[in-house]
Amino acid sequence: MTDHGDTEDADVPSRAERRAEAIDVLDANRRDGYTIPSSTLYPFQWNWDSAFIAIGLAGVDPDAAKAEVETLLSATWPNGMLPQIVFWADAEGYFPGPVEWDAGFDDVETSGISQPPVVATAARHVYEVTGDDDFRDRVLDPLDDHLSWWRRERSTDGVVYTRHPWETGMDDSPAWRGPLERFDPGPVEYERADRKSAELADQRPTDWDYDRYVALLQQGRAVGWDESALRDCCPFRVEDVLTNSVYVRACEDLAALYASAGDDAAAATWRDQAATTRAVMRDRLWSDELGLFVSYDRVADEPLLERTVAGLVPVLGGVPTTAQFERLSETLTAEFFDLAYAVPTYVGDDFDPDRYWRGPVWMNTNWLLERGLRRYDATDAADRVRADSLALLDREGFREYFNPRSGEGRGSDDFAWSAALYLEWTTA
Ligand code: 2M8
Repeated sequence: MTDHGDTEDADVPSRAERRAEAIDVLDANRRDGYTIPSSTLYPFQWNWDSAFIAIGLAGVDPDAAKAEVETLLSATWPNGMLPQIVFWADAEGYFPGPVEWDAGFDDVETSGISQPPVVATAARHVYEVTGDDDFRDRVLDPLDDHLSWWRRERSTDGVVYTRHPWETGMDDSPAWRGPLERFDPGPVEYERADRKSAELADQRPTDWDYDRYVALLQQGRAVGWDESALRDCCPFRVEDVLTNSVYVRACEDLAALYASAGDDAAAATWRDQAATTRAVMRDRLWSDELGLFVSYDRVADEPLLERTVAGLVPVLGGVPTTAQFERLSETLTAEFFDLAYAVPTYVGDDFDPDRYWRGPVWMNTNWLLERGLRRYDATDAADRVRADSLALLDREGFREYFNPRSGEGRGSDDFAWSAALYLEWTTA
């Protein structure tokens, strides 16, 4: 275990005090049935943020946890797409907003892309903590619709693809550079709202990245977010290893919910889907060269050989074979455990300890990885991830991400999933 010296600092609040602060952050960010990630940077409901928030809330405010999941699921499009952002109420200070996206259904305004389906894992967690059968029965259909959408609209052989970097959640991951370089965004005019300070300007994605994010958005809007049209023309189609890891786990979690409701046939269907996706991932998304799972570019038909934390997360879905897990453990120790704080989101040549998803430690990827490592009985490694996460949160508070060398907090203050996962990690 790394000694960070954090516990010797007299200014660090006690765990009970930090827990109380975490609850205050979530209360302050709570809106009508959902919680925004950050009042300064992200003032709407976000898809996988709400899932992590529900996981943290389950042990302290079960009603709020159930509402978080159900409010999100109520934004599922008629075709089963669960959007990345839901614009339930007006708010200033975010780009792109509802006008730019021009997406949704009935009166529900949303973005036109999705995010990794952690919601199924959250729903199962909330159900297991609360034992509320009515909640379970209410979420089965929307979860089934959503996971079926991934299977129907976004996969051919079981592995799903994403069609926007924002859809992966790891927006400016260096893994997306290759696919983004391969298309010309043309002239795009827009005004960013995210660089709210000089410090943030150095940490957020670059203009080069934003030009491409906006061009992809405009293309989706131009075809009315028609999935079948985008399947042919979207220049960014990537089988993101993180999304697929979360998807396998989501299929297993939905199967568990069906089994508990007595629907064995549906449970078997989703267990089979998990097995199918797992098998293709072991084959196509494994890099022997890196000793790591990687994402796959469907447009260029080639693997994206980058060392990101996403490549470790398949443990969450029981994907690695025994031999793959041995290699993966070596990679984890040699490449991802050698800075002061685990786990940097990226360790390749373009590592930047302060820039967004290009190096900093994030709590949600740590939590997914820790859960997966426990599944493989890798207790020491899982304990290291948890201990480093708590050391950062204890020392810095609920920042959005953290420099893995110095431990300094970066990005937003009062960031909801950091607070929520602190609660989950410290629930007895
Ligand atoms: C970040 O992404 C949004 C776009 O979705 C942005 O930068 O504007 C990412 O960290 C993403 O994973 C997260 O869900 C979102 C809200 O916290 O912020």
